[in-house]
Amino acid sequence: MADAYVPTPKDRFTFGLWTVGNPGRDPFGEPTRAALSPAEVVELLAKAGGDSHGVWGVNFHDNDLVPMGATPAEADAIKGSFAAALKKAKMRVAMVTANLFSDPAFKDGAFTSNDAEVRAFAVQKCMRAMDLGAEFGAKVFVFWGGREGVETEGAKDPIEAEQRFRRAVDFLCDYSIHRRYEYRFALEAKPNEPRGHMYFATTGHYLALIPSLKHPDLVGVNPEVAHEHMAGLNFTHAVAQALAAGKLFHVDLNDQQFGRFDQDFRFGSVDPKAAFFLVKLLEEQGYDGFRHFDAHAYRTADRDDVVEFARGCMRTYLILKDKAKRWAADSTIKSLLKQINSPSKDLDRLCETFTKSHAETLLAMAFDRAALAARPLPYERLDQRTMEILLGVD
Ligand code: GLT
Ligand code: MN
Ligand code: MN
Repeated sequence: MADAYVPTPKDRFTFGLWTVGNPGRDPFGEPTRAALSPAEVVELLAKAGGDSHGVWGVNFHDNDLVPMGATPAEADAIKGSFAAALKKAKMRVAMVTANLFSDPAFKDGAFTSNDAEVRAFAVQKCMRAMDLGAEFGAKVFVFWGGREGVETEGAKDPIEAEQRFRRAVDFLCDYSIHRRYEYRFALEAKPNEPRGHMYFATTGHYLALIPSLKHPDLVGVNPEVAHEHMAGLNFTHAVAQALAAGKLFHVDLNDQQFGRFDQDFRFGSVDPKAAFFLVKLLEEQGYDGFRHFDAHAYRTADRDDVVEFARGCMRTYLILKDKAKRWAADSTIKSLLKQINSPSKDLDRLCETFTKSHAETLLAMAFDRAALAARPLPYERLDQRTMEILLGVD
């Protein structure tokens, strides 16, 4: 059966240089693995992708590829060996982003910093990251405002902070248009970590911001499983809202226990049932964007185990995709779905469009509340059958 879950480029699986390249540092301990050069990360991913070249591509922050302070000659050498590794591995670059959180200059934010010079530096850094990404053919640019927030609310006016953020995104959209880069921008929310309180805490916050931007058509969201779970939210619902709005420009797949520190675990490893409904949604809705695994291997992993981690992310996705097909084709599920839905085209028509006569008809209707309440909804059976399909019981 193993062959059924072999990734191919059609799956559009991507990883960031910072994901499989993560050396295992955490706030309490030093790295447990050797740092990898960008070309070495590509080699590792080529191994994880196997003979079918299952990894579509690699994403990076500007400084994952070219460290801050590199000379032009150093930058050229790094870019050259990265490009050669990509070519050899038949991989591309899908998404690029700017690191606006590691450097101490961004200690109080980038676009929302209280310091106009820091804000200008952040915008300049993004322009340069867009130039760099364009050299590698990236078409998605992610904004993750890691330091956009506060610990003490008195530090910033939250309305001014929102305006600063909006102005920066508007400027960068115009820069992309000016340079004809054709980037689509994806805003990534997170409620906290590394700041005490981060602005735009959830995907829903960003979906509400987008219509107020200068170029709303160019901007969408990049929801991340772990970030919504940190806020105790249902990730599938966030993704569904983004899809319905035509705003799912990218997705960060990983896993996270509710109520814990930022974990970035292997996709599907904490809550496979939630991951199943997510994959089902993405696949059934025909999401054609990248499936980016923004996760880290356990700190205990050595390099071979990091390869297993990357394989595991893809394999779990493909297993869940297969389960979604089985779920939809399952006769018990099908008959339960029929039973739990009570459609009426006439009633839908009546309530969908307001007319005076529709309103009068509706006002005059009598509903039998007891009969409505008595209708069976066998959701226990539905969920148990779902569990059995997930657990491999046919
Ligand atoms: C960082 C963060 C991620 C973001 C990355 C993009 S960097 O690792 O935890 O969720 O997607 O800047
Ligand atoms: Mn992410
Ligand atoms: Mn994260």
